[in-house]
Amino acid sequence: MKKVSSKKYLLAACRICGSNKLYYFLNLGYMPIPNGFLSRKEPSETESHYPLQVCVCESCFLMQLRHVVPPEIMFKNYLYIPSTSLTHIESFDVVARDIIRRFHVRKGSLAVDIGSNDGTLLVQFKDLGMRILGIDPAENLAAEANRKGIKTLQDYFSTNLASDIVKKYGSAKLITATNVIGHINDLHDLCKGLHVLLDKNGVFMMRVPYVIDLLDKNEFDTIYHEHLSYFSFRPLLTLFSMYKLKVIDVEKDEIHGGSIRVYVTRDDSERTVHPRVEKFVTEEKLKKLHLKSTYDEFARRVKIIKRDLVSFLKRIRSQGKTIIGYGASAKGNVLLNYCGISTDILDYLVDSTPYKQGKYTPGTHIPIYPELKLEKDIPDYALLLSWNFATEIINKQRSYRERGGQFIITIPYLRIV
Ligand code: JHZ
Repeated sequence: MKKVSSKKYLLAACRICGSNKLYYFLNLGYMPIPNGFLSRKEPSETESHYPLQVCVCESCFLMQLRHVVPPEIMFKNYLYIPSTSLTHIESFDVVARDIIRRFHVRKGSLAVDIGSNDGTLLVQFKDLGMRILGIDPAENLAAEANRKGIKTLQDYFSTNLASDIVKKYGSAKLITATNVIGHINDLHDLCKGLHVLLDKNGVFMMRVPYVIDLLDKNEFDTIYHEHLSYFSFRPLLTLFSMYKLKVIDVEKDEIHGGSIRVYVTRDDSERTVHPRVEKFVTEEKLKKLHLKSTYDEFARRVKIIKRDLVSFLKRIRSQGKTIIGYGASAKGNVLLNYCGISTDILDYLVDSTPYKQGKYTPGTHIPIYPELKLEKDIPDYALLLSWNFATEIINKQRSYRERGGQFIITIPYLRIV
């Protein structure tokens, strides 16, 4: 493996409050980027591996990666699309309707989606009568969205881009960002850009995985190079308050193992703060995010999951059982690389994303096939690498289970279904 020096991309200070008191508590080792699927089995020596280590700021308690891999390495050509999951599409539909109803957004208003991917969320806004604009740095996805008629700028969101958008399209009544704020290194420029782009009473909605779910449910495989920050609510309040942005609401969302939706407007907006905000802060204070032992305990559980999973898989494999992996997700690649699981244990992976089929997993070099192969082969076990869609996948694969197939689920703990 080509190891990139751990000094190269080292984080100097907390990306929200700037403190350099960062408590380092988990080392997941050297790994390739999680969506770095290979078109052919590359020799390991040429595949770059980056350190994957986690720390928490002792001042504002933002959990974050210790290294920042440059975005152009990760996002130029991106193979992840949310539209392959029904759960995702339904959730985008709910989110879009809910925001428009809750904030009385009028038809014809501009809705901008940051990290718009192939335009799956914007389609919902379009159907609800909004003027839409997507922003995404991935060449392949921006092109795909534009082909489908979802106007998308192939770029990273920034203050400069926000000014250009205002000049060309006017200010935004709605800005959304689902699963992308954790990917952004310069959160300060993000906030400045939001202030520029938001209409006076406009609303910014971000949805991110919630760090308390991550810690409580052992979701360590959602830690990877793309995700620079792991948010609780309070560091976000600190961040937005630095930029004349007002947090007006917050709520939990079940997607991706537990997320939060945070709603923000400009300081000068007439919109008022919902009492949920205060309640959320009070509840969060009880969660011991300020204690080092919370993170040490989590790191200890991660090691146990690895030990138990590897020994279980080796045991059933030695009994001659066939095992495959289900879902070539980014988190799946973290689990496989961290646990050292390759073709000696898994025959192949199946995944519904056409872009991923025919490719190999980064680092572990396992071939990826369409889901149909599982139905044809009926392997004894399928290791569920997209546990966040367990209900959807298990329901879809009823006949596999009826014919004797079983799912292995690892998060939050090892179990067979
Ligand atoms: P899924 C992505 O992570 C990347 P990943 C990103 N960085 C992020 O923040 C998170 O999402 C939230 C497949 N599948 O969504 C499709 C089936 O094969 O858990 C996907 O490849 N059959 C933006 O990659 C994968 O599983 C199915 O029936 O960890 C799921 O990937 C379903 C439902 C999914 O995200």
